[in-house]
Amino acid sequence: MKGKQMLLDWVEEIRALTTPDEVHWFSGSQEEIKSLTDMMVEKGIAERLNEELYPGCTHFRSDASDVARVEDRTFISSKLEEDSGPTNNWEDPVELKKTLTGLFTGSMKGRTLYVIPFSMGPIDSPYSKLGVEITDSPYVVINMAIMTRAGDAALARIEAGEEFVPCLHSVGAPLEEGQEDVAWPCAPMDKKYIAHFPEDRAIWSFGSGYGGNALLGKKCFALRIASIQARDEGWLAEHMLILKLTSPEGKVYHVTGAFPSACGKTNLAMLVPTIEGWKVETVGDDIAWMHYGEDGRLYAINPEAGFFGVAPGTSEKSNPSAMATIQKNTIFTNNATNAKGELWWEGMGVEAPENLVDWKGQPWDPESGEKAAHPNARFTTPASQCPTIAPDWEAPMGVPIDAILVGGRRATTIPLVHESFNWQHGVFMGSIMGSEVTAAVISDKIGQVRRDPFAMLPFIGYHVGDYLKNWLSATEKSSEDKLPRIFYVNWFRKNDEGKFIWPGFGDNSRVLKWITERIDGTAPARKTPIGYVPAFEDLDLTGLDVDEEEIRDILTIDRDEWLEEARSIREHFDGYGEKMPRELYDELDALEERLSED
Ligand code: O2Y
Ligand code: MN
Repeated sequence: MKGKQMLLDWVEEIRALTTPDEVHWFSGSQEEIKSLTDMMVEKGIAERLNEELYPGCTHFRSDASDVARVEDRTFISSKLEEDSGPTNNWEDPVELKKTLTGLFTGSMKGRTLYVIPFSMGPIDSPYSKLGVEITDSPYVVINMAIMTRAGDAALARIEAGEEFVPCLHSVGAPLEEGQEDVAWPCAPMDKKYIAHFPEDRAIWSFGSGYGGNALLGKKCFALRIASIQARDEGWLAEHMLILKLTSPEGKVYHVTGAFPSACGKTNLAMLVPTIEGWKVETVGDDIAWMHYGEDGRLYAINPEAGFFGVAPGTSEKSNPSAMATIQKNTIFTNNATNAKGELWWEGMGVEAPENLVDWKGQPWDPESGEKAAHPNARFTTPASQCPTIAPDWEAPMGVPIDAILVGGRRATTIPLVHESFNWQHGVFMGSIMGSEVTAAVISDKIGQVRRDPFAMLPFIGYHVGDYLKNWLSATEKSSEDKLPRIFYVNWFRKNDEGKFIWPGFGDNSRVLKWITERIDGTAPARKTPIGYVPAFEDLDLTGLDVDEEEIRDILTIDRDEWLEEARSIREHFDGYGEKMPRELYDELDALEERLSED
């Protein structure tokens, strides 16, 4: 859709379909955010936190059935099923629109329809894209105000004739005359739909008010729809952090990183280096849009304006920058609070305050064994408040990328770090990455590797084989010497006692240092069958108390383990069918050959 008239027509069409009591255009002003928040506090939907401890912060509790992204209810509804590929749920778009039109009919009765114009990316960036979310959730409005550039500035660009992605959202809980509302309205699971229509560049989300299901600028637009736009327009929309690294000599490097969930991505984006003189600054913690510059280099922008981070496990030790960021103007969801307006979650690194009410709204007994906060409890916080935010995080043309990290959570086999031989081999690394299934996911596959190409498995808006082809095509758009170097990292190797060998967190800066030295051509590395690996002596481990033998171990390639890995990779590739690029099979064949050589 494009321009003012189309926007007005679409809003009117949705108003007539969903029959809200009122229509409210969100301007983005602070007064408006405050008045929406006050309204929710008055209605008992939200609680204000202690103003001295957490100025301008609120807390929400969701319905117990609406706590995370729902992948089973997420659809890529392309005209042809083969275009959505083996990694997505597909439904015929005509049928799905019919079903959803039925569900949206009258779905906003008794509620207000909010129109949120927004920009993904800095408002003055040529790489930004516009969207308009229609929602009946005021919680979504105030979250979108943090996570995107929402309001009049985005509207002005649309009114000037620019394209926008229509993002339709309803919590799916109309109110009958006189019916009392609940704090967190939503629809039952079988009525939830997170639907993407690639050919229309449109998103229709029904029945959930939570996170990625409802804040449609994030996963739905900036990854699923944007990945399709990126394929068609020749760029990359990726599930990656972006960080800026400065050496003691003042040399600057920019790094993006793709990691599946539970690998410490936000922590890495805000890392505090343990090595003297190095500095890490944050450009983004979740999504990177990367374009080829005129000089052939890849430039990344962070399309988001905030962080929607997992609260449990975030502490002064794991992420002091995130802790500083969330002290004000932050929305918390599904944590534990008390009548004093204190806030707590598991892994906060401080003792739990007294008389907590858990995320379900029940008095919490610390002895009960129950979690006070939901494991997917969140904070929504402005990126501008982050003490490590890079001064150029909103640079309209983005930042030039020197290295791309891929990685997962693997207890064995994958070394601490290895560098690809070239771009194609790097894309192969991205295509095979993944994590071992842990008890955190309900599955009968605990211990098995769940492969997650470039951490994009739930977010590729089209066929995974075509997605990998878009990565491979970088060498046609640029050249090996200009493209970022690709490194596979694994912070999660364990010893025989099941303990992590690498200390992680701030000490990951030691690996980043080796990576910058590889970029500069100053660090040696051993050529192994899987890529370039540092020797123990090549890493700066000054002041680190580690077992030398164990570190040597996580820098060693075990051929038998890797032959088994190669077998599992082939199974993974075969599962993606005929569209899997030949070049990646070539890489796999070459890997097996190198592993079999003396
Ligand atoms: O549960 C949700 O809806 C959020 S999922 C999420 C949030 C922030 C960053 N990344 C993710 C993810 O699933 O990758
Ligand atoms: Mn993510």
